[in-house]
Amino acid sequence: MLPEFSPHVSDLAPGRGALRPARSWLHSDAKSLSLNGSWRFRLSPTASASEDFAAEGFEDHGWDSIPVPAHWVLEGDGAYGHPIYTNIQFPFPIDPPYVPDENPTGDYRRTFDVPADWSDAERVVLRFDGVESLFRVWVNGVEIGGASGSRLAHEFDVTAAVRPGENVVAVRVHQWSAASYVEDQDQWWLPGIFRDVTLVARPAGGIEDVWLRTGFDDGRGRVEAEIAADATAFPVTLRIPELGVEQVWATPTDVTPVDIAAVEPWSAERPRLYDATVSTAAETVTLRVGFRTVEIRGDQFLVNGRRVVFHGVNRHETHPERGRVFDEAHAREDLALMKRFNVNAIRTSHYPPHPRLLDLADELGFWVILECDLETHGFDKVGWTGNPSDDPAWREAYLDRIERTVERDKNHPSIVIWSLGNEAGTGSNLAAMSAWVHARDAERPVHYEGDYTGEYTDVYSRMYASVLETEQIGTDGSRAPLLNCTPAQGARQRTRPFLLCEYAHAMGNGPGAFDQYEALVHEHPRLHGGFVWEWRDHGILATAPDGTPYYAYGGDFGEVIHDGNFVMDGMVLSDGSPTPSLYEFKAVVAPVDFAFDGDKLAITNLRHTADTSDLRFRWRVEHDGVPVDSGELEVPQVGAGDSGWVSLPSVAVSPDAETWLTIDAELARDTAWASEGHVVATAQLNRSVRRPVPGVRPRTGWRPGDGTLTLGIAEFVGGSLVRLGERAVAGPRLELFRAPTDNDKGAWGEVEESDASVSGVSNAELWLRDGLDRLTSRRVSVEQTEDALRTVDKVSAADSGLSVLVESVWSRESDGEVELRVEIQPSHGWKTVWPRIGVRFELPDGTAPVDGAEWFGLGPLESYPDSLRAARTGRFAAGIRDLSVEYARPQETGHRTAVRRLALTTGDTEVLRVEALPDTQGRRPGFTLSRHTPQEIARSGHPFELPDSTSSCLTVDAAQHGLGSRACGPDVWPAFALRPAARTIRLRITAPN
Ligand code: IPT
Repeated sequence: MLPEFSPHVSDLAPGRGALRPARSWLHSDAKSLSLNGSWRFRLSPTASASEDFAAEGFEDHGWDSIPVPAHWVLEGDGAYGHPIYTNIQFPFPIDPPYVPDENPTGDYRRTFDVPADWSDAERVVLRFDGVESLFRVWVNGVEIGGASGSRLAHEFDVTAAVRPGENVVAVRVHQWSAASYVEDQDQWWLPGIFRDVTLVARPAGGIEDVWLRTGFDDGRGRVEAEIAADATAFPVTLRIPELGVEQVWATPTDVTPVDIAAVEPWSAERPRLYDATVSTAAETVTLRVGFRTVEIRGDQFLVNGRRVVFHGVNRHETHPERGRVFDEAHAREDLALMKRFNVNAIRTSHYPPHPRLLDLADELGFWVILECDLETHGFDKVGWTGNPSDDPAWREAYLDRIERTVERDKNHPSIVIWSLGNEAGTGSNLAAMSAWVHARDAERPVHYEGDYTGEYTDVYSRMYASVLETEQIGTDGSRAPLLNCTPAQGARQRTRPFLLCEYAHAMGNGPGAFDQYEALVHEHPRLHGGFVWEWRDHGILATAPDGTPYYAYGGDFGEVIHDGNFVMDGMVLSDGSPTPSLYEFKAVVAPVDFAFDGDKLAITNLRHTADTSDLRFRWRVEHDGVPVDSGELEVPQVGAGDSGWVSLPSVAVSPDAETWLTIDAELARDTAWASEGHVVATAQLNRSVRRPVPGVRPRTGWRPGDGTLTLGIAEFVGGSLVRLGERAVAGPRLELFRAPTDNDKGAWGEVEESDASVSGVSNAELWLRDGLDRLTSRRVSVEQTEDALRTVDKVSAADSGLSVLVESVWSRESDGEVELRVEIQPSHGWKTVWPRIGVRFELPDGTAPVDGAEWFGLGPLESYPDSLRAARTGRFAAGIRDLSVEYARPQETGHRTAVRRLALTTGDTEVLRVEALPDTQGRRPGFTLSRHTPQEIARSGHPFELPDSTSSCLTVDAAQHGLGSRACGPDVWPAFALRPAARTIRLRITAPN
């Protein structure tokens, strides 16, 4: 009997001895005992250490202790090895189903007492909610079984092995197994018992499983119950007190549907739940039911008869200290943060999360795509040869995975789509999984992105499709080819609802173009939105050699192969702070849209179900960012999908300042995820009168000079600025370089949409090739007059014939004010896009270093040409550190667009005041204030590698290149790509004392 219970690491069978069918993760009053806590632990370097540790009397006093749940590589300060990060690559040879002999193996032991009052239990079950990757279990020396399927639950019947009083449980966990070939998700490899272990008493006459399938139709609700219980357990009673439901089913064949005349539907916006119980004499199970009906009608995905638009995120389980160990408070805060940023959907990439997460999703309100634990991406390397997805030998393992996935979570109203997995190629085992779901749950569609031609799935799904391609998918009658489809297959796919299961790769600074994707959703009803890749960075809290804490990524643990910082691609940093991209997302997907028309405002409610009764609308008027008036708009309630018109308040327009009207939609009441007053959507209307821009006064009397002179507050030596007021200042110096973003470093995809890029070569590489990071200059001329200085510099890089001529004209305008006009003129022959066209000033350390900025322009956060929707016009202030975002890998950050006035500050004192004049096309420069130069930032792999600095560096950019998504997706859209061009920057500078 024993050999049958000894799954070998290369065994394809998903489990031996694990109970089937899998069942729901239920809240029951049956007795249970958590086996979480401190276990004895021993780590061996191979899978072949002696099994005598499993014996009852084994002496484990010399062993260490480890907490359960935990990943052993995150415990013991490195004593148990380290995490490994790979994206697609297998961190072991591609030799399926074998894994190397070097296979870290953790042995766990603990004792537990079976409580005396469990004597009435008919069965005792031992449940593991998650163990990575393959484990075996013994109770009191008797081998019980084993299983793989890291993010899936497994239960074992241990009735015969347990006894009253003290018992011993032993578990052996192998880091690598055959299962590792089908768990090749883009994340850290984190072995161990990382979810709960529970001993459950199953009462005689209890409820093995229950499924309350609900429906909603025109105000009416329906519950169809499926009860798994012995016939002797009956009668079974369903109670939903709030709805007056008390339904007694006398026998299994009696279990008929319950119709309820009036219920409120469940939706992600109004997650209405009703408490329910299902009980027998022996056991009561508590559920929270939500009434909703999921349906595909033609090419529309509907819930309760209305089209759903996913403003979703891909969510991994990740915590900077605990890895994939679930922390409910952390998860709840994560989900509340999503709600505050207008996220309405979650794809559980790429495995089922801890089961409690779905309770939270039901309660807070999200449309969920629940994904099975399956990915075989590394087979791509070998042309998908031997891919388990198409090999009958793996069929049972695949079916076991999907069964465990669906059964565990089937009761949740938030789950509206099942997903078979991610990036597992294609093949008949996936088709078999889909057939299993269809047979088991006909009410929820099946998703799998890799089914490009739609052979076995119900929705058309793609990842990282470009804006153009997405548009073509949504366009009726379009014959544009679809990925991997013949024209006929493409036509079939166009008959289905479409979603982007991944788009907008949020790695580092970026992505751009959220708004372009969102616009398509409103134009083409077949397009149902998508899921940003991804919600959160997976950084692991570590300590630099100098003691500085930092968030580690691939390579930081000395991995043999790894994928660097590709695991840091969230809209939320590892420490939980939202990046500017999340604000951009929030603005773009806001549930309320404002359109100004003369003195009227149209308010459109873009939501699925909810009207606007939870919102109030506030307005304010600002003159050059200074509030002058405010109030509340009387807005009639607007139903989902409807628009309402209101009159705008009368706005006092200033003759000599910019006048802006701002409208905020904010929560009128506290919710579970935000307080009253939380702003949901914002719009601005520019009511400024046109004011002429002072022209450039022609000057005569230029004569060659030595360039050593003083013009008001500006002091020059040899034609170069040395001082402004009391401050040492160097510059302006042409700056064309930015520390490449992860998207700048990406070489993804075809580039026909952005003709300045080169296929397969990143823009960052082209910039380095052209020497944009190492420009040198030669002074061509210095001329001066009584109150002006003019220099011409030729700027170019070593071994390059390309150059830029920079003419700088300084002039004294009035007492204490100087104007600087810089003309930037590229030579013929530049081919690539440029990161920026700017000038840089350096303010070296003084007694009181510049440590902040106040400005009137766009803010408060950084913005770029294709990520401007979260930015609004106003007055803002920030400390110099807060002007930069601490991306896991330092890169371009901090650009504030369209600045009108800027003051550099020390403490709260203004040091320099800069007014930026628009050019003849009305374009205004942006600014960046940082402790570091782009070159310093580009050289650093982590924030702690940036040199200490108290000097500051002000860059004023006539323009910046967009962000795009090319780390994994399309490049910057042509309209936002910065091509070499002649530009003018005009600044007026004063130095208050
Ligand atoms: C895609 C993966 O599905 C996802 O897990 C993640 O790795 C993402 O890329 C990038 O971060 S697959 C990619 C080849 C499109």
